[in-house]
Amino acid sequence: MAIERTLAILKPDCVRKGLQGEVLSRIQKAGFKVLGFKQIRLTKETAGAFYAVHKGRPFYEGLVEFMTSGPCVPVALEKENAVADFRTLIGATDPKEAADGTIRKLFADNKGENIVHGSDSAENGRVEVAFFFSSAELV
Ligand code: 3AN
Repeated sequence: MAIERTLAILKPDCVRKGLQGEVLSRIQKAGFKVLGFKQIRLTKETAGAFYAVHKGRPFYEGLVEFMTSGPCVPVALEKENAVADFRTLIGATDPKEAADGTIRKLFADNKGENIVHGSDSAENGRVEVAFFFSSAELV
């Protein structure tokens, strides 16, 4: 299997709940190499650009509002089969549908506020990591 990069974002609800360390620890224990992470506060422009593919969908405005509501932590990750393995680790978008033991099942409140983002393809993994990190920040 190929080595891939994937972008996690510990979302504002994760930071508000003080779960950054807990979630990062689970990610590391699952075998992901952390290439970079930083705490930032997204602007409407940056959040809107990151979620541009969802523009026009009914949840888009709320999603941008939520993602700008407090600090979040983008994390650049690398591993064999990183994209699929990370999505398995975090569980379904809706925590009610997420498998037992997944990060969203354990910690998320609802579909909108679901603790963590994960890239959905190897191509998007590369694009999303580059959205938040320069090559000098990936070490
Ligand atoms: P995932 O993060 O599981 O890949 P996407 O890419 O379909 O899910 O959606 C991006 C983000 O948009 C989700 N993480 C979630 O916060 C939000 N979202 C998606 N679908 C809904 C929905 N039906 N209602 C509210 N928020 C949603």
